[in-house]
Amino acid sequence: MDEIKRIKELQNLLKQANYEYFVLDNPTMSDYDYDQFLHELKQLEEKYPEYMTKDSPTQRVGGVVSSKFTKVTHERPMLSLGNLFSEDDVLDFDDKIQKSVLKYTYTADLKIDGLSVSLRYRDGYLERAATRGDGVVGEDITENVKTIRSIPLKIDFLEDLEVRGEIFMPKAAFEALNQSREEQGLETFRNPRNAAAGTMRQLDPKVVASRKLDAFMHYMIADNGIDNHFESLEFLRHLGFKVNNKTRNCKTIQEVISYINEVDTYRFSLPYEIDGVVIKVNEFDLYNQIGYTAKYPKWAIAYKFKALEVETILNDITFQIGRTGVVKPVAELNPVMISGSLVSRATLHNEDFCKERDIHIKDYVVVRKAGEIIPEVLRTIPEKRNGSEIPFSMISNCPVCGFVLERKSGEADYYCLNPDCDAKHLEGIIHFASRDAYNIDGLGESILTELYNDGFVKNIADIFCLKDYYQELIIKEGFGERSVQNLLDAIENSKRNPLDKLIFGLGIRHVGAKVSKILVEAIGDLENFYTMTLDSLSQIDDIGSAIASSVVEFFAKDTNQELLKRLKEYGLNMQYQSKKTKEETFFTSKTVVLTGTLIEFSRNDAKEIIENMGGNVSSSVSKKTDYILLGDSPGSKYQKGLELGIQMITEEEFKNIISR
Ligand code: 1X8
Repeated sequence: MDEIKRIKELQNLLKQANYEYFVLDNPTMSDYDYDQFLHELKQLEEKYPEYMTKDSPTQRVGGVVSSKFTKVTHERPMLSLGNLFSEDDVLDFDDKIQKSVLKYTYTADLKIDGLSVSLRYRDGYLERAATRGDGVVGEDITENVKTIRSIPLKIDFLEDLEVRGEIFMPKAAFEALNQSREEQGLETFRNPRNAAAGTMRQLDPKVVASRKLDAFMHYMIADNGIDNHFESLEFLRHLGFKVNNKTRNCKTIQEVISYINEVDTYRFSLPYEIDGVVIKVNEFDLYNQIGYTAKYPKWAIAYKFKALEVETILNDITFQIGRTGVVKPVAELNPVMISGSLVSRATLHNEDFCKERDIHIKDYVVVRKAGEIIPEVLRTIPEKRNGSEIPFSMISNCPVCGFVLERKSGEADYYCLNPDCDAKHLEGIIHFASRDAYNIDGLGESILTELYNDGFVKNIADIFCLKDYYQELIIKEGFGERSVQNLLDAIENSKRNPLDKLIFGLGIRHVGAKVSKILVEAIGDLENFYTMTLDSLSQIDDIGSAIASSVVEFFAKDTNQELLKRLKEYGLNMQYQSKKTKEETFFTSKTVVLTGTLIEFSRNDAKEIIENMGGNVSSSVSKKTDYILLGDSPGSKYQKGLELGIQMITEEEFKNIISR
C-alpha cells in the first residue's frame, strides 16, 4: 500500500481510538494494537517527515525536555470561585442572584479536584496551554498537556478559542503510580491532586506521558453566538473535548440542592476525586449585571462537601515493614466510623510527617478518610492534652528482626536492610498471593500471617505444599474441612496462571504488573530469563537500566533459583502463552458490545477479559454483533440489540462464562 496514504490512515485510526478511549470512555482498540500502530506511524513519519502533522498522535509521546516553564499572561484572568458549605449558604447565594436579575437558570457540575488549565486554540490547533498561576500570570505547560490524550490537538473550529478545564489523575492511575513508586523505593504522592500537580511540574514531557492524566473541560471563551453555559458545554463536547456527563441544567435552586444531594451519594464511587459542586448562572447576558467581586464572579460559586474528618484518640503508634523493607509508622486508633466504614488504623506516612505535626501517643487526633482508600491522621488537638502524652519518636531498629534501620539521605523513609527479615518475607508472600499477582482466593494477609507464624508457609513455594498438611490444617481454629479444601482448590487452580503473574508475584525490585507483562512478552518462557543480560534486557522497549539490573540480579541468586526450581516441580505454569496460541473459548472470534454499568467489573476489565479470551469488543451494535454484555441501566445499544435479535449476556452469566 502507498506509504503516504498509510500515514494519513494511521493518524486517523489512532486519533479515533484516542477519542473513543479517553473522551468517550469506550475503548475500541487494545493497548497492544495502539502501540503497534503508533510504532508503525512513527517509523513512516520519520521516513516522510513532510507528512508529520502538528496534530499527529505521535506528537503525544512527549517532546523535548525543558529547563523551566515560561511565564504567560492570561488574556482574561482565570478567576477562582467563592466557597459555600451548607444548604443555607446555597439558598443565600440564590437570594442575592434573585435580587439582581429576573429570569435565570443554573448549571450545576462536579467540581473536579485537580489543577486548572487554560487551552488556547488558533486556526484549529492547540497553540498553548497554561496553568492558572495567580490567575493573571501562569506557566506555559503546552508540551506536557499535549501528552494528555483526551485533549484534542486539533479541532474543527477556526476562530480564536480559549477552553478552560481541570487536569486530574484518575484514582486507579494514582494507586498504580504510588504502588510502582513504592516498589522503586520512591516517595509516594499523598493524593491524586498532588500526583497530578507533581506530574505537571515535570520538565520531561515523556514522564508526563507515562502518568495517565486526564482532563475535563468546563468553560469556553469564543465568539460563536452561544448565549448560555449549558449549551457551551454541548459545543465543547461536539468539538471533541471531554466534558463531564453529570452536568445538569437546573431551573430552580431546589433542583441544584437535589443535584448536590445526589452527587453526595455517589461521589466516592466516581473514578476520579471531586471536592464539591460548581453552581453557575446559565445565561451569559446576565453575568455583567450580576457582576464580580475583586476575586470572584458573583454568578458562580463552589459548594464544598464537608471533608470527612473525625476526631478520635491515637492509642499507639506501631511500625509496619513493607516488602521492600520500608518502615511506615501507623496510628492505632480508637475505632471510629468514617463515611460508612470503621477505621481503626491510619497511616502516619513517615518521621517528618509526625514531627511536623507534633504527633503524640494518646493525643486526640483528627482523622480523614479521603476519596482514596487509605485513612490518614491530619492533625492533633494539643488543647486536649493532659500531660500524659508521649511525643512520637522514630524507632532505630526493625521491630521484627532488630536490624538497625537506615534512612538514605534525601529520602523520607527508613528501611530495614536485613535480607532475612521475617516481616519482609511475610510481606513478600502476601504480595505473591494478592489479587493483582497470583490471585489465590482465600489466601489473604491474616491467614498467611498465621500460616507463616505456625511454620506452614515460610516462602512462596511452601504455599504449594500446603496440601501435604491437610490433616494439620483442618484442626486449626477457624479453618475446618470445607475452607481448607476451598483453599487447596484455589491454590491448585492458580498454577495455570499466565507467566507474567508469576513474574510479578516474585516481587523483583522495579518489576510491577505492567513491566512483568512487557518482560514476558519479550522474553518468553521462564527458562529464557536466566539467559538475559543487562544488554539484552535493555534492548526491550520500556525496560531501563534499573529494571534490567534488578532482573539480572534476581535470577543470578542461588536462593531464587532454588525457589523457582521448586515452583516448577510443583507444576506452576512457566511457559509464555502468547495470545494467538490460546485454546478456543466462548468468546473466540466473537464480537461483543458492552452497555450499562457492570457491578463487579470496570469496562476496561471486562474488555480485557473478553479480549484475552479471543473476542473483540466493539462500541456499536450491528448485525455483526454476537453478544451484548448487559450492565445496569443499559442504554440505546440494548434497544438496538433487541431489534436485531442479538443474544444478551447478563453480568451473572458473564461471570459463569469466564470461570468455566
Ligand atoms: C473550577 C472548577 C470548575 C468546574 C469543575 N472543577 C473545577 N475545579 C466546573 O465548572 N465544572 S469551575 C472552576 C473555576 O472557575 N475556578
